[in-house]
Amino acid sequence: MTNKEIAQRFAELADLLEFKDENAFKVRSYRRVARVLEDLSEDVAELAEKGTLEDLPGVGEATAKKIAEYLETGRIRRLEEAREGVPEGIAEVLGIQGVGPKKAAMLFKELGIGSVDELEEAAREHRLRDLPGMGEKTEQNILRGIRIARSGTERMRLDVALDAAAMVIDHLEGKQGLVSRITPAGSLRRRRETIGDVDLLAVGDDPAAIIDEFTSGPYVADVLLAGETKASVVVEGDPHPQVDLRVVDADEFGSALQYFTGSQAHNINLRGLAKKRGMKISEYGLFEGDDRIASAEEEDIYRALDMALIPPELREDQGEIEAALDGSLPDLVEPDDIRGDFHVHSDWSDGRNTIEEIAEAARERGLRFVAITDHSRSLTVANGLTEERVREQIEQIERVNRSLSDLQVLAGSEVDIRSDGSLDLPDDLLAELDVVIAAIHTGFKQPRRQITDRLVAAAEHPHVDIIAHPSGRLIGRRDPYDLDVPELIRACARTGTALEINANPERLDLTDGYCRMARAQGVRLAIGSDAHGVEALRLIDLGVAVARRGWLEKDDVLNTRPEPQLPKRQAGEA
Ligand code: DGT
Ligand code: CA
Ligand code: CA
Repeated sequence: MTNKEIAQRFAELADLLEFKDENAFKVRSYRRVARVLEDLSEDVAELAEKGTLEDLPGVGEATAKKIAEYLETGRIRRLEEAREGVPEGIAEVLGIQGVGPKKAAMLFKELGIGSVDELEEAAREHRLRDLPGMGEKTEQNILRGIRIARSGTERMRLDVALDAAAMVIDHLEGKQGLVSRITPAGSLRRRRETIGDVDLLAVGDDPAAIIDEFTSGPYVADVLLAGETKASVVVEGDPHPQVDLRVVDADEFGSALQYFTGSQAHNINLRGLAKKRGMKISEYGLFEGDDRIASAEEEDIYRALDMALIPPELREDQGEIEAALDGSLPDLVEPDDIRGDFHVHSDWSDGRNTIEEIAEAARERGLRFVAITDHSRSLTVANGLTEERVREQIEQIERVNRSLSDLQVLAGSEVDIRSDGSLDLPDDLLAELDVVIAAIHTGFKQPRRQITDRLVAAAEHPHVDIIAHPSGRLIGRRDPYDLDVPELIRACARTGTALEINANPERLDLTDGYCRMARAQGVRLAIGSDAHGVEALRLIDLGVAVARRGWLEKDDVLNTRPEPQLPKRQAGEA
C-alpha cells in the first residue's frame, strides 16, 4: 500500500509543479519516480531501512529524503508547499481527460477556473474556444471528458461488461479476415465482480483496419482515443462502458495477454520472481539478457518460470503464484461441470415463467435438475406462497416430472427467515420438499449479534439445505448486513448446511473470498441463478466465475452432481 501512496504523492507533486510552471526537469523526474514506485515489487519501507532507496532508477539523494520523510511523518513538506496557492478543485480538473497541467494553468490564469463545475460552465458558455491553442473541438472534448469522469467513477456490473465485450468481439469477428485472435483481458478476464473498463486484445495483419473498424462499430457512443495500435471507445450502456482495444503482434500475444490481464499485484509478484531468476518480464516477453525466451502464448511464460498456467480468476496475488510453484493450484470448477440450478422463481410467486417453461429451458441448457424455489407466504410483495399453495405446487411438480425423463424438477422453497430466526413455513411441510433454501428479506438493519444468530439458527434447522445470498448486499445499492460471516460458515460446517453462491450479477453472494474460507472448512456451495425468467438461467455462469475466484473445485460445488446430493437430506435418509 505504501508504495502506491508515495507514488501518488510524487505524481501529484509533478502535476502541481507543472501547473505552476516550475522546473520542467523536476516535473519529469518526479513523474518517473512515481512510475518506478508504482511498479516496484519490493516494499519501499524495507528499502529505506536498508538504505538502498538510491539504487532505484531516478531516485537521488533529495528524493530518497522525501520518501524517508513520508515514511516517518506521513507528510512531504515539499508537496505541501506546492499545494499552496492552488485551488483544491484543480486536482479534479487535472483528472479530466484532455486537460493536462499546462492547460489547467492557462484556464486558471485566463478565466480563473479552479474546479470542474467552473470548467463545465465555461465550456458550455463557449468561453474556452477563443483561448490560445483551443477551439470548438477542444471545448467539446472537455465537455466529453467531464461526462466520462462523472460516469467513469462508477464501476459496471460484470454482466454489463461481458455484454459490451461480446458486442465488440462479435462485430470484429464478423468482418472476414480482420482479426485472427481477440479476447478480453483485465479485470473482465479475471471475472471481478465489478469492472472499471473492458480491456480487449487482438491480433491481425492490418492493425489500422482493426482500429478503424473498432472505433466505427455500431455500438460506439464516443471515441476517446484512436492510435495506431490502441483505441478507447465508450459504448451505449449504463453506466457507459469504456472499452480499450490493443492490437499486438502474433508472437507477443501471450506476453501482452499476461501483462494486460493483471492484476497489477499479481504482475508485480511475478516480476519479482522473474528478477530473482535473472529474468525480466514485460508486455513484450520474458527475457534472459537480450534473449526472448517466451512470448507467443501465456502458458509459455508461466512454464518458463516453472509454473502451470495460472487461471485468470486466481490472479489477485492471494497465494496463487506460490501454489503454482509447488504444484498445488486447485483444479477449478468449470461452467461445463454444472448439472443443475438450485434457485429459480416461477410464476407461482414473482417469476415470469411457468414450471413447464422453466423445465424446458433448463433441459435446453443441458441441465439434469432444476429447483423451483418460490418465495414463502410472508413475502407478500413477491406474491409468496401460502402453505396450501406450496402443497399444490408440490403436486404440480410431480405431474411435470412424470412427463420428463431426462430432467428432474425439484420442489423447493426460498423460505423467509423471520426476524426471530424462525422459518415462514411449518416443519412438516419443509420436510416434504426436495430442497429448502432459507433467506432474509426483511430486518436487514438488525445489530450484528441478532442477525448472525438469526442466520445461524436457520443453518441449524434440520430441514434447511442452503442459506441463500448470505451477505445480502446489492452491488452499488445496498451494503451487506452486519453479519459475522465466519461464524455462519462455522455453523454451516457443523450442521452440513450449504451456502449459496447467488449468480445474479447484482448479488454475486457469497463473495469469492468467503467461498475460499467455506471450502477450507469443508462447507459445500450451491450455485443458484435466482432467475425470475428463463433468459436469466444463463447467469449461472457468473456464479461459476465467483466459485473459481474462490478457489473452488468441482467437488466443492453441489451443482456438479447429476442428482442433487444435499448433505443434510442424505444424512437424514441414511
Ligand atoms: P479495472 O479496469 O479497474 O476493473 O481493473 P483492471 O485490472 O482491468 O485494470 P486496468 O484496466 O487499469 O489495466 C488492465 C491490466 O493492465 C491490469 O490488470 C494490469 C495491467 N496494467 C495496466 N497498467 C499498469 C501499470 O501501470 N502497471 C502494471 N504493473 N500493470 C498495469
Ligand atoms: Ca480494465
Ligand atoms: Ca483499461
